[in-house]
Amino acid sequence: MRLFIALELDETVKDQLDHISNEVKQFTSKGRFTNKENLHLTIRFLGEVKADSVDELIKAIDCTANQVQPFALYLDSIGSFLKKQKHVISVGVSGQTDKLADLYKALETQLEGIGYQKEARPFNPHITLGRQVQLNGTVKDLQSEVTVSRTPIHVNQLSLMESTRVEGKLVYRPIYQTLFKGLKR
Ligand code: 2AM
Repeated sequence: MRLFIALELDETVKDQLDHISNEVKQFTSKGRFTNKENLHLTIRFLGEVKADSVDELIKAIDCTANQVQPFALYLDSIGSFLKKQKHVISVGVSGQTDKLADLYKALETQLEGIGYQKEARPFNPHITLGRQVQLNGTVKDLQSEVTVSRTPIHVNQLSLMESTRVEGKLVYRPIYQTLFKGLKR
């Protein structure tokens, strides 16, 4: 199973991101854009995992969520990095990013305990809108043309997500969701 751990986004946030994505498309000639229902913020990509490892992953996720209280992030600004001369376009977040970093660290500690090596790359939270994007202008043009309104993201749960294909279509589906400390489960 191809798995990752993520923050799922509510409909208001997905609507806003979909709106931004449609605006971004006006400044591109090509690209693979994320379907609205698949939009999420990845905390940790796990890759191919055996089905019998899911139980220990769930324990690690529960243990992490038990150490974290709800916090708020906001959609912030458009970001981009180049991958094989094409752009990956994303939206960054602001707000209680220190709490997000704490969540990431707590999760990494739990995952290390069950044999996952710590990630070499620093955590760079973002929501990917499009991959293999060809821009008509520069990233700066895009950033000045497309406004990201400061939409709140209420972060109160962690999800274990499976990346799968349903009738040929890429689908990210939660296989486990757990609320943070003090919230009714
Ligand atoms: P991204 O948005 O940073 O690209 C589901 O595939 C999620 O896992 C994606 O949102 C993607 O994050 C992340 N992901 C996929 N393949 C990855 C890889 N090889 N390394 C790190 N993250 C990956």
